[in-house]
Amino acid sequence: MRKYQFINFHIKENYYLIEINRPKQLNAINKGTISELKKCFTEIRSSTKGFYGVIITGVGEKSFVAGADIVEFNELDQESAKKLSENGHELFNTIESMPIPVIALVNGYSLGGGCELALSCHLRIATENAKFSQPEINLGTIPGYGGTQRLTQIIGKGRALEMMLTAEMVDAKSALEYGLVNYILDDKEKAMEKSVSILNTVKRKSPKAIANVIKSVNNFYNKDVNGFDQEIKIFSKLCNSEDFKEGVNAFHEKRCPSFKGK
Ligand code: DAK
Repeated sequence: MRKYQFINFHIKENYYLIEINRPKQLNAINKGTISELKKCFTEIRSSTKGFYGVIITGVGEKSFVAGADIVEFNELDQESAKKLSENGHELFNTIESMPIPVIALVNGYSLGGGCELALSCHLRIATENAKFSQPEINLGTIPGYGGTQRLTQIIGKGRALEMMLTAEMVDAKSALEYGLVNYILDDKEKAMEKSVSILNTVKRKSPKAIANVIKSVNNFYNKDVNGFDQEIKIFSKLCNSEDFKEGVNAFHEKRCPSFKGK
């Protein structure tokens, strides 16, 4: 385990596990947590060879992340709020564009900035006690870490507006109906098994193709590029890769492919 103050960073055999570790504050994310997560994801990004994903969760059973640390809001002025929001955006954009899948294991409360953190991940797996909310409106503000955009992308405008305007908590069952989570499992242990089993399936695929599926899907939401044009470019480029040749050969030879990520 690597040393951090607000997170636990575990390097497992084939994947990384990050735990937000502020249980006394229900894992609310303060500035320090954001800056440690940034460092951690930068480290992961530079070392993805042999690793097939990242699982991010909160310490304990009660809370994934109960939002941004409200205590820090006392000192905010326009300038520092802008900086805080930009820092959060940078982190969540980094997570969203990771070349390996990032799974949010949502155990309990996923509120405000916590819901936004989960939204920036590629998949969300919830425990039965998971609760999602964007309660910023109760504090007289709006989601400041990309929530107005990503929640709308993921669950659609009507439901996203309802969540942001009412600040009501959405339980795991409704979250599944909304498409906000991929699966609900009984408890954290089972949710961890499910997350690892998904990563074990991904592990057999081409690392090059994995990274490019994520990139290409993200292009759908990037207003500066045409996702269809980009797909043609990415698809043709991958045809030159060793992994593509290996995949096609393995099919003809009726064997499992052995991808090298080249
Ligand atoms: N920040 C700091 N401390 C928190 C916290 C939070 N978000 N959530 C809980 N805690 C602390 C509580 O103060 C309490 O501390 P002590 O009193 O024991 O010292 C401890 O965690 C346990 O909480 P409770 O005693 O309240 O536990 P309960 O089971 O009774 O209630 C709860 C659980 C999750 C329903 C309740 O704690 C709660 O309502 N928490 C606040 C949820 C919330 O409103 N979160 C903030 C969402 S808004 C922006 C950037 C970001 C954002 C906005 C703008 N800009 C840059 C402009 C993001 C905003 C948000 O995330």
